[in-house]
Amino acid sequence: MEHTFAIIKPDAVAKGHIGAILSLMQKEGFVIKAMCMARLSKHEAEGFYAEHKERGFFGSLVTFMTEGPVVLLALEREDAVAHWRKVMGATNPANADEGTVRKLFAESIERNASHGSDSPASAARELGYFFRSYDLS
Ligand code: FUP
Repeated sequence: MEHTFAIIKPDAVAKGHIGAILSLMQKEGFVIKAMCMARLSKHEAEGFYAEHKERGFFGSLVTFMTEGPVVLLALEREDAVAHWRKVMGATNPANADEGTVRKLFAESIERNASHGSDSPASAARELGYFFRSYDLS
């Protein structure tokens, strides 16, 4: 079993899509191991997206991620990292496959409804970042 980290982002929370996204996760066989709703501080969002800090969209991304509450999730499934990214769809909803979270719910490449770790190493870092004593076993 593999673990991944997911976020239901402020746009999707504000539009009332938490239930639909959780339902999709469970239909796809993910087990929810930890979950909490939170409003990220600027410091937390900057730290989470630190790898993008030199990118032109960084400031705008941090503003978006802190504009309202998010849902933070630890998910478990076989091949969890790759499978959650498949279920989310492409970063830009214009390129996302039918039926994916981003095709169904995202507004734009920035306001794109959900996050998923891009590798098992990122998942370990991100799970530890938000769920301090998360057990990956
Ligand atoms: P993803 O792994 O699909 O979340 O995408 P990236 O790691 O490439 O980007 C992280 C976040 O930065 C995206 F979810 C949205 C934001 N972003 C932009 O706002 N503009 C861009 O051109 C690229 C990414």
